[in-house]
Amino acid sequence: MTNANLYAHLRANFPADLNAVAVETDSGLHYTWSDLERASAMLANLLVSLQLPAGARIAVQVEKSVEAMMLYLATLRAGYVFLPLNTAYQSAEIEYFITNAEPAVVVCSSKNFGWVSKIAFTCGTQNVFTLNDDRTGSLLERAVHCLDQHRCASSQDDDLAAILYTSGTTGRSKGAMLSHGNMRSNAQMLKDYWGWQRGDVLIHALPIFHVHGLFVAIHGALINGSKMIWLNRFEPKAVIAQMPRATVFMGVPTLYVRMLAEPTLNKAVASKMRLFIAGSAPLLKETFEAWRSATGHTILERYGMSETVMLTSNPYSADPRYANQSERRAATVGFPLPGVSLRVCDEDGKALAVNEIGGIQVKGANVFAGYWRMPEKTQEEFTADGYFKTGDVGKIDERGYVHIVGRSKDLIISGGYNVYPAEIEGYINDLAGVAESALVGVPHPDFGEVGVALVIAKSGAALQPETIITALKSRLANFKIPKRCIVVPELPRNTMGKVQKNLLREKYQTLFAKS
Ligand code: MLC
Ligand code: AMP
Repeated sequence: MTNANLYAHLRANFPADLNAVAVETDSGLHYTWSDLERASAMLANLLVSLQLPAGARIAVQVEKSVEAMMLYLATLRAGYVFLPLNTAYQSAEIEYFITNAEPAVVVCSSKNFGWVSKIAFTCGTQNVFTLNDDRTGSLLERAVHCLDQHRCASSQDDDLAAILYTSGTTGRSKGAMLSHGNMRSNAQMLKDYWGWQRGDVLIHALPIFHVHGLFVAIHGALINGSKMIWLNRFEPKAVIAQMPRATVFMGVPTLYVRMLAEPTLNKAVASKMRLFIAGSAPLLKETFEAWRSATGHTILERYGMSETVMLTSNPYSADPRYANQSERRAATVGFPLPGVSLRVCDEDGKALAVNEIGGIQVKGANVFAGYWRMPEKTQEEFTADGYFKTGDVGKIDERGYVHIVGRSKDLIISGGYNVYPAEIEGYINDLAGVAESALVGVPHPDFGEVGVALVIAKSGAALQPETIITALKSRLANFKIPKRCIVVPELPRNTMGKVQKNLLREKYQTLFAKS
């Protein structure tokens, strides 16, 4: 039987010439395919030498670097479970993830070692390493003594490969458990659907702690044996400057908005590019059209989730299942990808007809097994016939294109990062002098959507918005901080006493409108 391990599959697609360049960084470093293979072997051997139990979690909160990607590959090939964490998370957030996931290994930046290791050791983690974006840290110091050959662990399709925490609509974050089979099948299918070809070069400018940068982008390049031009941070000018040497780019809408503001963006600079892909948040029609007129390229928008990897995509070329539709249409997320079954249902679970709006449900080899140690939550999110309820609200039009029109989950997507109002409101409500709060998402020209906090003071308390923001900054990741805080005397409520967030969203719609 062939090995279902994702790394084994990626490795099988490396080019024959292992001395060719696999990754080129913005600081001028070149890594060959052989470097990826050997360095990830050394890291895998280091993990194995720690004699970790089967299924051990390797939690990683480090700045983006090629070595961090190698640690991901090493975790896969050693058969352990990768748990990436946003670098913006603060101590309370990290404490929750470590307590919940009980990782056997934690890897953090040297600058955070003091507080991260304290949390990790208190939670029973035995191994804490450091890894920095300049190739320093105890992880590499230890790995350098390990053998540079490693026999890839033998995995089954259902074996756990990664846990991605997604914030909960109520309460705490849930860890979505993705298997080797989920990710391998999705990566293989996208390779074909997006027409990856020989000679493709990917500009990688996304963070590598989420599905988009870690899975869709990295798997896409590796499974096609394609070189990556690796930027540790997104800088619009730097991405544009690399376009003449590349063919594929993936970004959240904010990245496209920021590049459109650059005078160096034009048709000539983008003429060698084959494909621009957008996702993780709604791409405005305005951005789609502005990109087409600035570069001559039509962005391909797709839709996915931590729980499912990629679900739908606008066509790269004609999709034979839909009367040869080859048009990439603005404000749609395209067709269900091959192997993904997608339906739109009403609240009773009845499948709806064309153009009727309801909850999007999905099924397929890409859909996760469930939430880490939350069997009840998992059961709630799946239907009796095995469909996962995405929490997104949408419709399928008469041509088969899926449209996302809203969300049943109370979620704000800001610059491609998810912010769950319930979490932020909990922190605000705990502050002295606060009686109650509501966080709503409003349109924003750069981040697409941002959070605005409406706060009611306790009787007699004098609340300052700046004090609330400062207090939140010490507790929460920066992207979760409301972009505006307004102290209000009351919140609109329905007859059941529930805050009417739709009215608040309407009221503050134009708070960040471009003047
Ligand atoms: C940064 N800030 C944000 C923010 N990013 N605020 C709201 N939303 C965000 N996304 C804060 C900073 O802390 C700072 O606050 C201020 O905003 C300005 O920061 P900046 O310097 O402009 O931000 P920058 O570092 O340039 O980051 C912006 C960004 C980044 C767009 C490059 O957010 C980013 O990389 N987003 C991509 C997210 C992503 O990969 N998502 C994929 C999820 S996977 P202050 O107060 O300090 O000034 C998924 C599934 C799927 O959804 O389908 O793909
Ligand atoms: P995450 O939990 O970070 O993986 O975010 C997944 C969510 O991002 C989805 O449930 C959608 O709400 C949203 N999303 C992803 N891609 C798109 C898209 N192209 N358009 C609109 N929303 C999207």
